[in-house]
Amino acid sequence: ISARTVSFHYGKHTQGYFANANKLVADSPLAGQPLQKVFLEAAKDPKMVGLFRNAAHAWNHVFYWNGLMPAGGGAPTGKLAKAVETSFGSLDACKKALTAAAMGQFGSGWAWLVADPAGKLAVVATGNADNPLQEGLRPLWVIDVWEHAYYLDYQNRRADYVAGVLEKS
Ligand code: MN3
Repeated sequence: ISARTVSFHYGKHTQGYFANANKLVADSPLAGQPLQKVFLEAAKDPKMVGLFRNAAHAWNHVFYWNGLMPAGGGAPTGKLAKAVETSFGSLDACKKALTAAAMGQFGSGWAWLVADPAGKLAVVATGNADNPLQEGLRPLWVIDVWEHAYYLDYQNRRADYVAGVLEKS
């Protein structure tokens, strides 16, 4: 992911979701609540769809950025390594599931590694701003597959972007 992509995706897109969410929440009954509560409550009310989209997207983007690091990569260790082994059989199978979810998402969305309430890991895809917390699943990691996440660097080659994120994060 190039500095140019980060400058737009972090500096413009992510910033914009926060600016819009802050503006919309100020005039809602959810003013002053934590971001996660704001989007989960707004998701239940069709009148708050604009607030939901921007607040969920602000949350999703911070989560995405926190899952990336320069010169990252390597296999997970400890509890996560064990959970991956138990839930998928191997790290490779987990990466294949994440790749399939990222590639299979038609249009804008996200591919998530999640834990269910029992601690079993799974991969889910969501469209637009949706977040697995809405289904009671705990996000552990995510790949943004909105085109703005990769188009400057990879154009139509989403597969190359997904492979890069999986190898370097
Ligand atoms: Mn994005």
